[in-house]
Amino acid sequence: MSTLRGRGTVQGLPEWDRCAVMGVVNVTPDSFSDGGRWFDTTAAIKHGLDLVAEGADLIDVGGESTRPGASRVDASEELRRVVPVVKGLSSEGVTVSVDTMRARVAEESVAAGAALVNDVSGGLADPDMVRVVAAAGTPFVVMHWRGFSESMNSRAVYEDVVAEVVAELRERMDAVIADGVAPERIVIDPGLGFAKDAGHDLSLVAHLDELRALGRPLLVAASRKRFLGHVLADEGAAPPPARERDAATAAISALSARAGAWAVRVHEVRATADAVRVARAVEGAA
Ligand code: PMM
Repeated sequence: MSTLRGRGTVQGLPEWDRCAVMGVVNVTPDSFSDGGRWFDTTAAIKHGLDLVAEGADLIDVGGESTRPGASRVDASEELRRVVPVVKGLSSEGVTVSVDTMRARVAEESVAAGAALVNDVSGGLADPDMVRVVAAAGTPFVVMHWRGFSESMNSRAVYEDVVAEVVAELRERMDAVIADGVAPERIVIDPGLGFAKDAGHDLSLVAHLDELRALGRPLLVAASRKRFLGHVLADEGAAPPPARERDAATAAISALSARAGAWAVRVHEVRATADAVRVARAVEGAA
C-alpha cells in the first residue's frame, strides 16, 4: 500500500482542508472523562449539536465505556443508548460516527444515519462486525487493540511499541480488507491508552509518521487520557482529573495535525478546533 502524502481521504466521508475534529458524545453513566453527563438522549443530542457549533466536523457517539477495568454493557442497553442519538444528530445533518464493538449496534446505527463505524477492537470483538461493515460499505476505524478493557493493562508489554503497533495494525488492516472492507474506507488509529502505559502513548505520538506510513488516514484520540494526567502530575502528586486535561489535549491536537493526522477525537472541541486551524496556517506557511 502506498505511503500517504497529505492527510488522505476516506471514501464515503466529506473531505476537510485540515485535520478534522471529531467531537465525542459518550451516552454512558461511567466513561472516565465525561461519564453520566450526556446519558439522557435529549441532552446527548444537544451536546452533539453544541460541539458542532464549537467547530466539530463529525460527532462520535458511544454507549459503552472502554475505560480501563470497565465491564461490558449488554447489547440491548447499548442500542437503547446509541441509536436515538445517532438518529437525532444525523437528521440534523451532522456527520456521525458510531463508537461500538458490536455488529448489531453498528448495523442499526448505520441504518439510523451513521456515516462511520469506529470499533476500538478493529473488528476483533465481534465476529460479525467486519462482514456487516463490508456489506454496508461504511468507512471503518481500525484501532490497535489487544483485548477488552477488563484486562488490557496486563497486555501493555512491548519491546518496541511503535514497531509492534504498526505491525499489528498492518495485520488487522490486511484481515479487514481480506474480509471485504474497501481499503479506501479504512482509517487507522494507534489506540492510545488501550493496552499501553504513558510511555507507550508518548512514543506513539512521537512517531505518528511511522503510523502514517501504513498508507491510510490516521485518527488520534488522546483526549483527557491517563498519559496526559501522568505528564501534568507534579512530582509525587496525583494527576489532575480528566476534565482538567483539555489544554494538554489541545497541545496533542496541534502536534497530531502538524504530523499529518486525518482527525483528532476530543471531548472539548473549541480549543482543538483552534489548534488544528493554527497547525493548518503553519503548514500553509512552510
Ligand atoms: N478511545 C476511547 C473511546 N473510543 N475510539 C477510537 N477510535 N480511538 C480511541 O483511542 C478511543 C475511541 C476511550 O475514551 P473515552 O472514554 O474518553 O471516550
